[in-house]
Amino acid sequence: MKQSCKSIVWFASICVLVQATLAAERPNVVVIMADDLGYGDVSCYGATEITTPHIDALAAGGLRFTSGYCSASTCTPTRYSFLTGNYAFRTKGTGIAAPNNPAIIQPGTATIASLLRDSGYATAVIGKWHLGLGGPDGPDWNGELKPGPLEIGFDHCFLLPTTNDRVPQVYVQDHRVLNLDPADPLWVGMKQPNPDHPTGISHRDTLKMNWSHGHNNTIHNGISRIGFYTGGHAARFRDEDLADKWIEQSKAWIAANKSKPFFLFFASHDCHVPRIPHERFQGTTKLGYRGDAIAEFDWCVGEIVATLEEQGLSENTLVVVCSDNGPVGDDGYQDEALEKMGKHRPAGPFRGGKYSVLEGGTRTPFITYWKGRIQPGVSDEVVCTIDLAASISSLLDIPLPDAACVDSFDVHPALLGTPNATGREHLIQQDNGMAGNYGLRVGKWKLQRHDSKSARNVQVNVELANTNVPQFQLYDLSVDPAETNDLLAQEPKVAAELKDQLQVLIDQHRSRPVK
Ligand code: NG6
Ligand code: CA
Repeated sequence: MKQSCKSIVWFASICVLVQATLAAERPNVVVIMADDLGYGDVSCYGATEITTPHIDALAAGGLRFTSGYCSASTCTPTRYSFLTGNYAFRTKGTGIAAPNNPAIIQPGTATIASLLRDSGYATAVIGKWHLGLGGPDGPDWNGELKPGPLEIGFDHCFLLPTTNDRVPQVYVQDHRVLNLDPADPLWVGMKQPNPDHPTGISHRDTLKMNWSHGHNNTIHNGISRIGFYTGGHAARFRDEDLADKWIEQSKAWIAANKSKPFFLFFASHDCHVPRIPHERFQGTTKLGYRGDAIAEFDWCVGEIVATLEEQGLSENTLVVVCSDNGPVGDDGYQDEALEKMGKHRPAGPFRGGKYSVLEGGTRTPFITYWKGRIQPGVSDEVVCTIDLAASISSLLDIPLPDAACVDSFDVHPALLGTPNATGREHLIQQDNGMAGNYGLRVGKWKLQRHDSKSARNVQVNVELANTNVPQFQLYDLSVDPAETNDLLAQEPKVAAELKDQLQVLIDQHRSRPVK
């Protein structure tokens, strides 16, 4: 008896020691999120018409997930969910953010960044934000831009404030527009400021990239955008230079912060529209601008990995590569994405893409890499960007209050490829905002629920446009990844269970059980 007590004490002390050692390790965390990058857009996920050597190398040395997801099939809700660990459909105002959108995540909300910062991490977001800035009246472009990332856990930010097809084309560094000349104030709005203000409609023949739908307001760098702006000329950037800027800023920030553990959210704009990669990438793929932007993203991944290597940080850094939603061809500009698609299948074996709750909308490239720690391989476990908050907190031994990150699951053993580790048992997929379209993935099953009548009739994807989609559909993804054979009638029991489960997960306002 005494002996077994001793063994328990001994075992417990070893556990504490191991935990302390693991926690003491405190790896850096770098999340590299692409924009609109589909499952089939990179060669390690099966693309044959484009090669992505840097992403492939990362996957070869790390873990490539075949069931890695983002939460939503548009940007803002995925980013919201990634940072807060909460499903975006639970909160109003989490759909695609407008140019003058106020900050969507309120100060005081726990985020992956605040959890890490409060435990001593240096934290930064560099790249696309698209989660709003400023108080209820929206951003004060000429003053202090707060609240923003710095009020929800980041101690540094260097941002493209919305998406680059929305105005304005300026960088935000911490609380201010960078290089803004007070004598030339920046004005941003949704109404044409005066009848002479050139737009994509009045000056269409001058554009270097024509629009196809929307995107016909203020012109900057030969490209017309969503929304209008005037002033701030000294602060404006060239689309072609965005990726270089993100890399320059990231390299400098990593070098300056390497003495303490850090968390970097590297939010690329590739391959969102307008797809204007740097001149050195233009024409380098046969897929046109969309492919060239993917090549630029691949280069960025290589630069980040090389920087970690040069700084001697590779063995102490967890790198995650993911996307914010599935792919889209024509998203508002005539950039020949569709014309040059050829045999390329941007969503891989899946149907749907951006804006859709079919697998193509949210099942996206998802790779974890940690030199010397993650055994290279392929994992079929279900993981999602929304899980990074709980998973990384758990990995670092940071306690997660019940009220924080209520839809984020600790799947860190699966993310690290621990033998027999399992991913999520269930995952809700959504489209934009609160439109009421969901996917529920449970094991091999996928339930689609389309509440929004308008969404039922529109671009689930090109081939389904203008067809009537039934409200519920059920698919067995293990044999039908493309969701073509609806089993709702054949499998009434499974369908009923999944319908109930989805409703319960929605109604209980959280999906991670209370401890
Ligand atoms: C849509 C835009 C699209 C893209 C999307 C947001 C039009 C016609 N379409 O409203 O181009 O900007 O919003 O994309 O304006 S996301 O990846 O940031 O969610
Ligand atoms: Ca996106």
